[in-house]
Amino acid sequence: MSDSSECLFCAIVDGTLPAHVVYEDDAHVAFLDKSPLFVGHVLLVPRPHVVALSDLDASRVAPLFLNVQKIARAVERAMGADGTFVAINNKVSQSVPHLHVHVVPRKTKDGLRGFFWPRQKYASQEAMAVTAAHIRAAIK
Ligand code: DGP
Repeated sequence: MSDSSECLFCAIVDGTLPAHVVYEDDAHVAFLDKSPLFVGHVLLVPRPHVVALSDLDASRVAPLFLNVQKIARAVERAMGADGTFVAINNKVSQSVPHLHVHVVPRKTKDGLRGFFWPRQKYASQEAMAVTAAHIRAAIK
């Protein structure tokens, strides 16, 4: 786990780094991303410094995602959006090492689809079955 004393999002949680806070409770803060994919892009963070989703105490997972639901509804309503994109960069591509959930307003044909996530195909149904078996085994 990284050092919380140098964490940007801990500084926002502490109030020592200014941010446009849209929601807070005793365990979370949500604020505008300073470099939004679209205007109204919100980041939701748990107050305790954890880097990745797997570092979050199990008791905090449901409250976090209840807030994701609340913020996604609010962002959709406030921005007149058709929906939202909800995402976590979980270690890879994570530029701020404090767990954060992106809630991004989406409109139909807003251009996000296409530059993001080029899709692949499995080589075969068998290759797909082998991959599923690996993940099933890791869950056990
Ligand atoms: P990610 O790449 O998933 O780690 O997203 C980190 C996001 O954090 C990125 O979209 C930009 C945003 N961000 C980085 N530094 C700051 C900051 O100091 N204030 C705010 N409001 N957002 C920040």
